[in-house]
Formats: sequence, C-alpha cells, structure tokens
Amino acid sequence: MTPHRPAFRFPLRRMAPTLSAATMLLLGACASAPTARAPAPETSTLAHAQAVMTPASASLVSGKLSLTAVAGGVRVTGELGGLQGAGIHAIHIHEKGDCSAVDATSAGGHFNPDAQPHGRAGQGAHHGGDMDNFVADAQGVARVDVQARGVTLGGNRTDIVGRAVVVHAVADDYTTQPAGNAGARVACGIIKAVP
Ligand SMILES: [Cu+2]
Ligand SMILES: [Zn+2]
Repeated sequence: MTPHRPAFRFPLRRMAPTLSAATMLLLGACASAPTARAPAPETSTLAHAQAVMTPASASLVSGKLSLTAVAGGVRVTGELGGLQGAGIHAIHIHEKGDCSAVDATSAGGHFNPDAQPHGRAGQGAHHGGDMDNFVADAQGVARVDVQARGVTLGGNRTDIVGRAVVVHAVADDYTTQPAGNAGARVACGIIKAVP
C-alpha cells in the first residue's frame, strides 16, 4: 500500500481588498471636490474719487459726490438737490461709466464683481455696487452718506473708477432682482479719480 500522503490543506486566505481605515479617509478626502475659492480681496490704491451727478430721465437732480476709500469698501458722501420733495431714494454703483442715454440705461446694471444677487450692502449677499437708500428733505435736498462694500478705488477686479453712480426715483427694496425695484434713473455721474 502506498503510504497515504496526508493532504495538508492550507486554508486559502481570502485576501479581500480590504483598505485600511486611513486609506479610506484619504480617498474620501480626495473624492470630495475642493470648494470654489473666493477671489482674493483687493485693496484701494487711490484715496479719493468724485462723481458729478447730472440729471437723467428728465429730472432736475444734480450734485457732487465724493468717494473715499475705507476699510472694506468705498464711502460715498455729498449733497444732491432737485429731488421731488421728501422721499427715499436708491443709489448704486453701475457697471459702465456711460451716462449718455437720456434715461441713463447706458450705465448698465449694478456693478457685480463677485457674481452675487442684488441685496443690501453689509447684510448677506449683495452686489459690490449696492448701497443703502438715502433720504431727501421737503425741499428735495439730500445729504448722502452711504457705503459700498467689496469694491475699491483703483485695484483691478473690484475697481469702481470709470464706472457710474446712479440715483433712482424711489427706494431700493434690497430684495427684488436684479436691482431692488428702484424705479427710473434720475441722476448719473461717472466716477473719476481725484488727483
Ligand atoms: Cu441703480
Ligand atoms: Zn444691486
């Protein structure tokens, strides 16, 4: 009789493709797409600019506004006259420095360097050109002191020099897209650097 060779059976270790927990974590991290990076904030390279406001849409609104670079944006101050008595009015920075159209539509829409919805400056998402409403007195005179946030005097992407300030017939509701339902454009002025 032939000696029976014992058949040593080595159990086949099933090498299941088990990945270590650490590897899984790494894979997971790589799988999730990186979140869109916000563009780098710019700083103003100019201290001052001004906008001489002239009537639009057959209004009598005019005046001179001073623009000053401040932390986080640009402050707009000055006096406007010729408004139709007491009332609340929208004021924005529009994308094009072109006030040639009689209704100032040539100034384009609100300056919006960060591709945001229309809103209220400093409160949630808003255009770079969005600013708070101002109030006119019974004589139709208004002292403006508002601020745009996320824009600069000089710089590159967020520069507002060469764009336009536009005043509207009624108040901005800070909500309606794309421009706050602020009515006709009653004054327009191109933003120019002050030497
Ligand atoms: Cu406007
Ligand atoms: Zn806006």
